[in-house]
Amino acid sequence: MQRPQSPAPRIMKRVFSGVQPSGSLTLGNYLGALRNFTKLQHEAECLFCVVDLHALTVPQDPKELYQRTLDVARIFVACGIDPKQATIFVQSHVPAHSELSWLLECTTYDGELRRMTQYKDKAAKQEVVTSGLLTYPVLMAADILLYQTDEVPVGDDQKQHLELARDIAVRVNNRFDEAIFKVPKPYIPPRAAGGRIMNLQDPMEKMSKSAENPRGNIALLDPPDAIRRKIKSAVTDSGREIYYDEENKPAVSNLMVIYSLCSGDSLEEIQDKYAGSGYGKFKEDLAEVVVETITPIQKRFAELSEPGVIEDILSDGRKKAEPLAIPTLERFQDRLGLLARS
Ligand code: ATP
Ligand code: LTN
Repeated sequence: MQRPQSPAPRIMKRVFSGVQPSGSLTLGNYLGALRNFTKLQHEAECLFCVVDLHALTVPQDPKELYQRTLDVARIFVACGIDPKQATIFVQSHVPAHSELSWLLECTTYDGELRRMTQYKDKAAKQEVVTSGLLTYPVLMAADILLYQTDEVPVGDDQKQHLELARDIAVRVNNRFDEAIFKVPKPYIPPRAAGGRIMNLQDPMEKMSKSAENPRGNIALLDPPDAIRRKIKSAVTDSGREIYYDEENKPAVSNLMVIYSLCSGDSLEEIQDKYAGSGYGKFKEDLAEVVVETITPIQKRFAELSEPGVIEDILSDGRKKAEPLAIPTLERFQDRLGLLARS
């Protein structure tokens, strides 16, 4: 029996990212992550995954989870990810993710997991905390390392999880003195470029699709009037001036970033345009640029609701993803001393 070897070097870099079907996707998900997915698909071999197993780390209604899994995949395509360019698939359809996750759990220390800020935040909000919530970042490391990923486009809330994935990769490679896993690089936009879009009702909290109060979120599937209402009632800072200052003007700075990314205007252009005009006019125009950004996504989303369309895309995606994943899993199993399946 031949020992599984390292994969041949690739010319194109490989990109992997995941989105949880844990709620209705928000403008934060779009500006922080999905928009970059659509750019990267033209310059890299991309895999975009609906990470349904991650969503199970907190309670989910089974019918809703099922529907949202399909909807997240539809949103991927509606936002401009071309299934011919990029591989779109569901995490639970490739069992190698869970298998590698277990193996990596056995090389991760519990202290590393307990100090993750997302774990501490989410655990504080749950009545009961599952061990899946604690080991969540290891499953994320498995997602990434399984594909010998070069780059991972995510929002800045995922920085700590990515550092852990890198630490795990380095630890395994050092132990076996062999490059079993590629050490992935983060691709995280700065705040002013969408890396952390904040909640419209509380600019100290990130916009999150599983937030209890939907008033602070703009969902990509919100009707235009709901978007206008949410932006109108967004909190602002003291004073009437519109300028970018994350520390002293967190609410207005967040609205400016959204405006800038949706319209293509720079932060300076926005500042000049609204000098002396107060928040009212600025918010009215902001609502319109957001509606203009989201409307085409909603139209494409509706077209993708035809039965079978997204299911076929996901089935093709699984067929492309699985063969890429298996060699890495088998090589690691071999190095750990697990008996080969004959
Ligand atoms: P949940 O609230 O269920 O944890 P979430 O809204 O944080 O979900 P994820 O599925 O965890 O969304 O994230 C998908 C991608 O969107 C990740 O790359 C994440 O970093 C990014 N992202 C999420 N929220 C924001 C935000 N407010 N600003 C920028 N990027 C974000
Ligand atoms: N934890 C991520 C979702 C996620 C992910 C991944 C992102 C799961 N696996 C792999 C990038 C690469 C989040 O956004 N909450």
